[in-house]
Amino acid sequence: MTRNVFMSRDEDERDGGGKTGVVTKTRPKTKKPSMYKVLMLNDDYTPMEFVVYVLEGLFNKSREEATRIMLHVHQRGVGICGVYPYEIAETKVTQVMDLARQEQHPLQCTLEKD
Ligand code: TYC
Repeated sequence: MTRNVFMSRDEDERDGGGKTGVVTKTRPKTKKPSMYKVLMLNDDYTPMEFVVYVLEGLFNKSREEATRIMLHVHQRGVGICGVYPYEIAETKVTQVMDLARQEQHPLQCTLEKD
């Protein structure tokens, strides 16, 4: 405890003289990063199994979840692979596009602010 009008100097030194007792939380000035959706687009040529493979391998989806997302994109035209801070989202998009290009599939992937 900080020394107050009721404490002798001895008492103050015995308890360490510091500010014991009340703990207050300070709020450090930090900002949550803006999040970005990674979107997968449908096309007529990319094999369904390739899309599932990408969703499992790059977006850590189970086979079931990957299949669900792939079918959603196939039927609706676009779907969400995941939501990440900008740099991670951008990296995922690049990785999807690189893999698709290597396999010569026209698969497209993009990012959109959440
Ligand atoms: N429409 C593709 C097909 O019929 C499958 C597909 C699904 C392609 C999702 C791209 O993002 C995609 N083979």
